[in-house]
Amino acid sequence: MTARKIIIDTDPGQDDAVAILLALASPEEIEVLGLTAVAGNVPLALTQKNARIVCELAGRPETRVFAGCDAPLARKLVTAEHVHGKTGLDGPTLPDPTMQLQDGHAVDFIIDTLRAEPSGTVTLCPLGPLTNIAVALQRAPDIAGRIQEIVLMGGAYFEVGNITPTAEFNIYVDPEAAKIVFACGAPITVMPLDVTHKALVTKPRNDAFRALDTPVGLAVAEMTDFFERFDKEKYGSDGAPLHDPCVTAYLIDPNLFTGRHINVEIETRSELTLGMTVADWWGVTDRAPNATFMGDLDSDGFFTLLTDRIARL
Ligand SMILES: [Ca+2]
Repeated sequence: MTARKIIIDTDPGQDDAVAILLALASPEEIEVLGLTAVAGNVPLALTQKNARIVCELAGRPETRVFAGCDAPLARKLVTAEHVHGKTGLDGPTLPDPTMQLQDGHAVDFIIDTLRAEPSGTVTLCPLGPLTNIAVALQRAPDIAGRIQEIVLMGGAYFEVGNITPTAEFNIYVDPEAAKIVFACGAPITVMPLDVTHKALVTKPRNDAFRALDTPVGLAVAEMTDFFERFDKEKYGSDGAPLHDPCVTAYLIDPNLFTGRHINVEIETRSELTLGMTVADWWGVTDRAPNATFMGDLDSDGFFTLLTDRIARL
């Protein structure tokens, strides 16, 4: 198979970092055309810097990193330092990046890339709020029909929410952007909390990262050590859920995941359920399916893949 060309739109984030490392470690399946940073877990100044830190950690300083939108379309930015720490990448001590940020705006890079590459050959992988993708679609509606697939982390149905009782963080931060993306007509695959909460880094799984005894393996173990205290306290779970790596793992081995092709709408008006992904899992409406909404994953297979690939870096 030829490697799938992707743009990773990201707000690192420890789990974003692992998703990026997995992609960069998998050149047979994935060609990373560039990373586009967006404000989310932490402000843009940190997410664009963290994206470069992760590229250098992977030994891939030639990767292009662009800065994008610093605030949601219509709302004030909500961040998640309570989960990710002050820098967004708390845990390991990693050096400041020496590689430069690319000139130009992330949104222009997304538009230009989709127009320059053959139609249907570029996949977008949003791992944060959907602001950059929505602005690109608004500014250049012609790109929607050129996108091979949008594989995103966001939303929830059975797990309902994490940042509020009814909304997952990425969708909640910019629900107007999510609404634009889910209505754009491109094929969409969603990794909601229903799946990502099953990608739990238990102690044996984290020990396996540490046992790689490489700078990248140790950094992943230390990021997870930091990240897990939030979920352990909140959910009483055995470890941290690796939300975003579900996206890049899907590109490598889609058979790890199962889901349903259903209609998903985004709530943008309600005070109580703002940012909810209203997923018609049971098919009780006649609204047309617009997304493949994942519901389960083979978590042992996922961690075997992830550990094997991280070992390559
Ligand atoms: Ca993220």
